[in-house]
Amino acid sequence: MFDSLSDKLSVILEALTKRGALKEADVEDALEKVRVALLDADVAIKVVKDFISSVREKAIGQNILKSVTPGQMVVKIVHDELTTILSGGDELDTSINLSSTPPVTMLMIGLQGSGKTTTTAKLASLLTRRENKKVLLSSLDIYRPAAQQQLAVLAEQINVRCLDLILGEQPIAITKRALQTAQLEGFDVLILDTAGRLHIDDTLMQEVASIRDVAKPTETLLVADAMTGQDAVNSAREFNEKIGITGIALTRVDGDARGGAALSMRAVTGQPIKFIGTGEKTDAIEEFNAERIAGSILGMGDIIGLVEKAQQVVDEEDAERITKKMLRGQFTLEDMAEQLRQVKKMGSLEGLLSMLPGAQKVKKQISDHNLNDGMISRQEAIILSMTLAERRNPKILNGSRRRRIASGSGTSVQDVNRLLKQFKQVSSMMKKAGKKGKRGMGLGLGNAMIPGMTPPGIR
Ligand SMILES: Nc1nc2c(ncn2[C@@H]2O[C@H](COP(=O)(O)OP(=O)(O)OP(=O)(O)O)[C@@H](O)[C@H]2O)c(=O)[nH]1
Ligand SMILES: [Mg+2]
Repeated sequence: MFDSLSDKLSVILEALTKRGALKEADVEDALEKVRVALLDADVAIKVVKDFISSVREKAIGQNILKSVTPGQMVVKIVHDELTTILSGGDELDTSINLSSTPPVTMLMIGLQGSGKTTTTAKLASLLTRRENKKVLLSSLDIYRPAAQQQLAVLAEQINVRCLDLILGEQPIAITKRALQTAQLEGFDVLILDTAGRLHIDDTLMQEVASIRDVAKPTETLLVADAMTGQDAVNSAREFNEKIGITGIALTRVDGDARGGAALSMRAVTGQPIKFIGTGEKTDAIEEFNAERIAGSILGMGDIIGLVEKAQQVVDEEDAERITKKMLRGQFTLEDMAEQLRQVKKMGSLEGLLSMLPGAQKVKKQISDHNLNDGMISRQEAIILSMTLAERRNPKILNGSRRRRIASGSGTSVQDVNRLLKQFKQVSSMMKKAGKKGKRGMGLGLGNAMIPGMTPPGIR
């Protein structure tokens, strides 16, 4: 569904990630393009406005532009904001509430042809097979010829019980009989499929309201067709105001809808999308996952994962402080220990590097230096076994102290000496780089440096 929007956003954002430094104007320019892309995708104007101003505030307001990878940061911000508009920003539970006293009753409502009957069968199938629930279906659509038979046929296909039909019975009477049957025969879930109308009209609303009053449903799901864009969103708002809904099932997500309905639904109606219909078959249904959809719209999972990981562990200010010290030749073993910790917290070096573009060269450097996760832990242990004074001024370390530190850290004197040598190399390299006015780059992750490894461009 999001193909076209996804293509446009990828082009706009990839251009940002390919540039090193970003100016405010670059971000503004990209945001303007994002705005047009969202409007083209038929996203509600208010939603687009809020989205753009939120991204702008986060991208320009914070220190993102000064960070090592501003383009990637912007991608991450856009991703998070997309997730927020899809989910409403809170941790609203999007699964169906199955915890009330059985039979848990679900009322399916919506405009004509939106997919109510199909979705009823899909849900029944999902609940039976995955949740092991005993499900009863009942059609209250006495208006469209063969509507009740349609549900009965689907129910038979998926091996789920459908309430027997009694000719001429009215919707309220059917509802009562369905509830009674469900109670008497120990069904866990009762799903009531209602009749649709071409447009929302009072008669329809009144009938649905009285069915609701009798059925007292745990879930009232509005079934809306994604292909109808903002009309689907408006119908959801109206149904919510007049009937009260607990969630939305968005159908025909497999079609070439532009995505506007999905992206506006939560913000405009205040109700969560709980399911998406992805085809005509009874198994073509998925639970709605805002994060996953945002990810598929942007299609830049690697970048997002990487920024998240780096954000978790690298304190930008710390990194900057350390870089400055390095360049002034004031880099101490304490700083080095801090960097080792950051590298370690990011998970395995291999895993981290495999996410970085162009990391193959660095990987080779690492194996050349025999640098691995175990070694990082040993180096950290060595530094931690020193006194504060020693960390700040390793020159005072004599032979006996080195032996003590080796035994304290479970390493050998050679290991201690090697670390001290590496530290000396790194600091003198940094000093040189500082004089040349270059920034130490390290791995480029918040300036985290891997000691013992020559920073690119400095020889
Ligand atoms: N491609 C696709 N088709 C769907 C989906 N959901 C429903 N349909 C199709 O849409 C058409 C209408 O679906 P129904 O389930 O009969 O819709 P309804 O809301 O019950 O219709 P009325 O009872 O007439 O109001 C059928 O041909 C379904 O196969 C979906 O997620 N994807
Ligand atoms: Mg129907």
